[in-house]
Amino acid sequence: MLSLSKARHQTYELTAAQLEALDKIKTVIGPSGYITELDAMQPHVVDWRGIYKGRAELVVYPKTTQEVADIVKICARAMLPIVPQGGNTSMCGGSVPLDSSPSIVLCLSRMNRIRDFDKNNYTMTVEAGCILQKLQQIASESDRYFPLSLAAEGSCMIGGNLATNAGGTNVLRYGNARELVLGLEVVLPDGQILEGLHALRKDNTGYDLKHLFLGSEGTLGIITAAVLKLFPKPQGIYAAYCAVSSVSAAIELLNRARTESGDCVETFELISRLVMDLVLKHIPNSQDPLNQRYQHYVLLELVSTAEDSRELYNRFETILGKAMEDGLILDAALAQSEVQRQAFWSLRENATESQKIEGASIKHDISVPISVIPEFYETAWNAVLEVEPEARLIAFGHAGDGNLHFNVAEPELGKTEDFIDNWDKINEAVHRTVHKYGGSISAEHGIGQLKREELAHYKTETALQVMQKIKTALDPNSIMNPGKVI
Ligand code: FAD
Ligand code: 2HG
Ligand code: ZN
Repeated sequence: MLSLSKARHQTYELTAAQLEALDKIKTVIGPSGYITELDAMQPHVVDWRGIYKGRAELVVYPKTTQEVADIVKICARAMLPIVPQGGNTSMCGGSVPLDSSPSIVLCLSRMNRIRDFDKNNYTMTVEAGCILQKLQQIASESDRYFPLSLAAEGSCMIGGNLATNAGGTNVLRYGNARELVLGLEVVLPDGQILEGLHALRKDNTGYDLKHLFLGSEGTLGIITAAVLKLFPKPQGIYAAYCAVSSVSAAIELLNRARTESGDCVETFELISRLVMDLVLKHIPNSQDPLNQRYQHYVLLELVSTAEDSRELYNRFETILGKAMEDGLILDAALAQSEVQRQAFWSLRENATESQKIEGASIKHDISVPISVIPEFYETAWNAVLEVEPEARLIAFGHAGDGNLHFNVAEPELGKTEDFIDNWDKINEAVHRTVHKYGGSISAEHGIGQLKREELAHYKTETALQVMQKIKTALDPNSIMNPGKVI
């Protein structure tokens, strides 16, 4: 059972070698490169949701790959665990240390240089501590597009995005973080630097090692830099906020929008009424774009990279009109300005924040084949209601990728503790249904601490063995982010 607050403290002792290692790290990095005060370390040891509260001996902020390598070598010799950290926006407790054993947090925030920008090669080489939003801006200023986009983009860092193989709202068109990387530089658990900053779209020289580290959640090494793929900058982006008649209607709308737009769909986000209600309730200046209340909404966005993108706008109107005639869409608003488009996005992007303000919720970041979303939705929800008849469904997310955030909020008038007592049962109800439909219990957030035990139930024995062999081969003393993933 997972309690909402993990604030228990366990005692442990550091070995003499670990104590010596801490002193060596301080000498290597100098006084401005680390902190040890408990208050100052708080933001690094508590996760974004406030569920996991860990402890660290120190937080270190290296500025170069060589400094990272030097620190890792010291830790490796002393078997002192390291928790790599970016913006600490993990949704699964991956980025904070445990409270049951000693470790240091290695925060990449000071490694934030752009090492290279090659406009003609459509690439940029960036350090792990660059804030995602900054990278989007840099690309845009040079008439290029870096499509990775998520609500945490103002604080998450590219190293964290790659370490979690982040998804977000543009996966449908551009793929997830893994697909946006050409090369990677990694510090291995023994302190060696794996240099792989190739800016090549084709390179079949043996195993593609970068993919081991993408999505490994800091358990196999520390990503220090990456070569990212860029794309032509969209010239026209058109967004519609649509009330749909059902979840099946949403999926039919997705099919039609893809084929009838010439596959120009960039975003297809499903949003349930309760999500709208929570955002309108908790986020100042939010407004419902439609006049009536509906059960299900879709935020649909089409993009064109053509100079004259007006044609796509006209096609969009036709698609919406036809879908309305056929009863798929009940009402829709097509943004007439960038301000309006951003207002639509604000409803979607504040889903997580408003949920947090509302109270306890149990998150399920799941994926199933797109075609079975409607059936999954109904079956999973009925399974949850059997456990907690008063639970509230906060379903939203990247339906265009088969990825839903099928979150369950505590009953409006119930007791939080009673709800939390049912955490495992609610998880089981959703994940059992996910499994039945051939889905995944973690579509984009990763495993971290939150789903570590469950992973063992849903992954095959063979897959777990292969994962364990890789882990042992690279990190035999398990110093990289222990207690996470496997
Ligand atoms: P952190 O949280 O600091 O770390 C995440 C994991 O990566 C940890 O296991 C950590 O040890 C490891 N790590 C961090 N940096 C490195 C490195 N340089 N080398 C090796 N390992 C490293 N996620 C999505 O996929 N899609 C979404 O749409 C999305 N929306 C979000 C919205 C909100 C409001 C919030 C709070 C989170 C959201 N997330 C989403 C989850 C989270 O933002 C992403 O997982 C993000 O990619 C994490 O980046 P970070 O820099 O904060 O990494
Ligand atoms: C999003 O899509 C994030 O906004 C967060 O992945 C999802 O709050 C969540 O569960
Ligand atoms: Zn998401």
